[in-house]
Amino acid sequence: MSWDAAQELCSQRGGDLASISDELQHSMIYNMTNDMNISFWIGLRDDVNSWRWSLNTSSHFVLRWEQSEPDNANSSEHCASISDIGSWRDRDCSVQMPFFCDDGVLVNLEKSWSEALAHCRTLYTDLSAVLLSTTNQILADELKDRHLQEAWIGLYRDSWKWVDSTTSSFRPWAPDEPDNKNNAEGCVAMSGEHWYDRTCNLEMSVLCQLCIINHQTILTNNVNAYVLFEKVEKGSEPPEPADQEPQAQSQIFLKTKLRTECDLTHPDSRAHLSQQYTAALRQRGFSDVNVTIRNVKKQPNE
Ligand SMILES: [Ca+2]
Ligand SMILES: [Ca+2]
Repeated sequence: MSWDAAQELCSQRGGDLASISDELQHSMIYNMTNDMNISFWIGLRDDVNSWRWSLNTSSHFVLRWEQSEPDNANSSEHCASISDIGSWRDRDCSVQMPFFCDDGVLVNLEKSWSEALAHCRTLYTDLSAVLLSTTNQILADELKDRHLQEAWIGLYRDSWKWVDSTTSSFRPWAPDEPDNKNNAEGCVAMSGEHWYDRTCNLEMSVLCQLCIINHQTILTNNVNAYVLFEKVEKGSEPPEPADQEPQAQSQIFLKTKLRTECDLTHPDSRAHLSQQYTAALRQRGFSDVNVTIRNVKKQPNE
C-alpha cells in the first residue's frame, strides 16, 4: 500500500497513520513488530513547503522564490537567502554568507545560517523576517549598494512533519538516513528499530494509530493504540464475499495480539477497539464478525 493509501486506510478507521514521538511509543511498536521482519509506513512525511520564520511570527507572507527554487538540492537546503535582485533561494545552512538581522540591519560577516541567527539574537532580536514586499526591496537594494550578491534571511525549512501535527524531535533514523535517494524519498517507514525515508508509492504494510478516544476522564495517560495492517501478498487475500446463494457457513477464528497505551480495562475503550477491528475485518470480506478482547494484561514499564 502506498503512503497515501495507507493514510486513507487509517483515517477510514477513525485514526491516522502512527505518530511516534518518544522512546516509549517507539519501543512499544518495536516490541510489537520486531519478530515480523517487515517495513511499514508511519505518519511522518517530508514537507518541502513547510517554511517558517525564525522570528516567531504568525504573519502570512508572500513567497518570493527564484524560479525553480526552493529545490532542496541534494536534500540539504533548509535555510533561505535573499539575492541582490530580491529573489529567494533555499541553501545549505552551513554555507557562510552575510545576513540581515531584523530591522534590515545588514551584517557583512560570513556566517552559517545558525551562526547568523545566534549573532542577531545576541545583538538585535532575530534574523530578518521579510513580511512585506517593501522590506524585500529594501534588503535587495542594500545588497546591491554593498556589492553583495546574497545574504541570509530568517526563513528556514522544517522538513519532517507528522500528519497529526505532533511536534517532537524524536527521530531514530537508521545510519545514513534520511538520504532522500534519487531525490524521491518523501515518506518514512519503520523497520526494526530504525526509520528510513522511502518513496511514497512503495507498497508496504501500514501502522495506524487508532483508539483515539475523547474520554479524558477515563483515560489518564496516552490514548494511542497502534494497529498494524500487514501487506497481503497476492494469492493470500481472503476470498471475495460470494454473491451466490449462501453456502455452508464456516467459522474462522482469528487471533491477534495488540499492544496499546489505551486503558482496555474500561468497557468504552474496549468497545471502540472492537468496532475498529470489526470494520477492518468486514472490509476484508468477513461477515458476522464477532470480536472478543480478552487477556488484557497490564505490562510493567518496559
Ligand atoms: Ca536551492
Ligand atoms: Ca532513504
